[in-house]
Amino acid sequence: MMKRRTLSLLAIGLAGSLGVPSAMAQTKWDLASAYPITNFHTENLQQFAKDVDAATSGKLKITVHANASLFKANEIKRAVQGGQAPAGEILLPNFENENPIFGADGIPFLATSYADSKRLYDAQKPVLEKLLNAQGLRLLYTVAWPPQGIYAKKELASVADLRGIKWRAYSPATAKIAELIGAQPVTIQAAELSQAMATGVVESMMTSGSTGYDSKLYESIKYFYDTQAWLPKNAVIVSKKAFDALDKPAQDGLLKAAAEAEARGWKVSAEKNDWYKKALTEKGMKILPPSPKLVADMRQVGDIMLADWLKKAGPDGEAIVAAYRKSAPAK
Ligand code: PCA
Repeated sequence: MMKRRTLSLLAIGLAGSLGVPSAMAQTKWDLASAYPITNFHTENLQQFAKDVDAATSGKLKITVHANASLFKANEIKRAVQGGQAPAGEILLPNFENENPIFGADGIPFLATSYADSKRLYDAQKPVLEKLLNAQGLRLLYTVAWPPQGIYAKKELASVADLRGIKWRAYSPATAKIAELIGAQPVTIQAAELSQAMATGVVESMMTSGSTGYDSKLYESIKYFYDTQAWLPKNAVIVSKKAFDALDKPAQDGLLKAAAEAEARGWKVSAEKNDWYKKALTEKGMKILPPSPKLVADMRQVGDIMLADWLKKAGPDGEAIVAAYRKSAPAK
């Protein structure tokens, strides 16, 4: 009897030291997200959850809670840090006041195409990962929103036409734009945007064709100026504690599905950008290129914001912009 127990203990010890995985019980994660269920980010998250299920043989089940049903957009990061939710999807530039590094992809005209935004991400990623790690978080993947343009009720010749207008902001940077152009900012996250439009507290804003379509902006706004000013990113994060509690095969399955979700998400974002603009046109909106004057005005806003950001972000910020510029393909 005694002997057998010793043997089995020895076997367990051996299995452990040889790295033989112990059978992991099923783990369930709630993932908090802030955008509508039909949004392409959310659809990508659902596919990610399915892929994780398959890659972990059903050991890790992720339930996606869309449309800010679990936590409001700005609360998701803290909820994951505090352990109220194991995982979540956040809009990085929303957290620029916490650390400027989160706002690198919210600066107007720094990166305006998908290719440039991907290069900016490559430059930002090591710093971003380090920052999240220090907060007890782990980055799983990011996906860019389609390029940001200006929604307006009347035609715009220059930014002077936006002076005094009620401007919806979703981030510190979009509120800063309002300040620089003399508009009145009101911060409203996507989940509350339709309602805000219905009550008339918003006349203009910058966002993507995607959010314009989701929030039915065409019901009260006629013009979309396709400035392609920047492509902010959503990031899917998990608490390190939740990640570390998974066994190695489950961690590997999760990371593999995350890498696939990132590649798929960036591709779908670009494809849907065209689809959204077509859909908005069909709903009666005019999608217009901005006039040279409007572009020049907005670029000036971008220059001020980049200079401010570089001052705030210090050496890390400078390194990101330098690495980004250095990676530009030769013209
Ligand atoms: N849609 C989100 C963030 C950026 C975007 O395109 C929003 O407007 O809240």
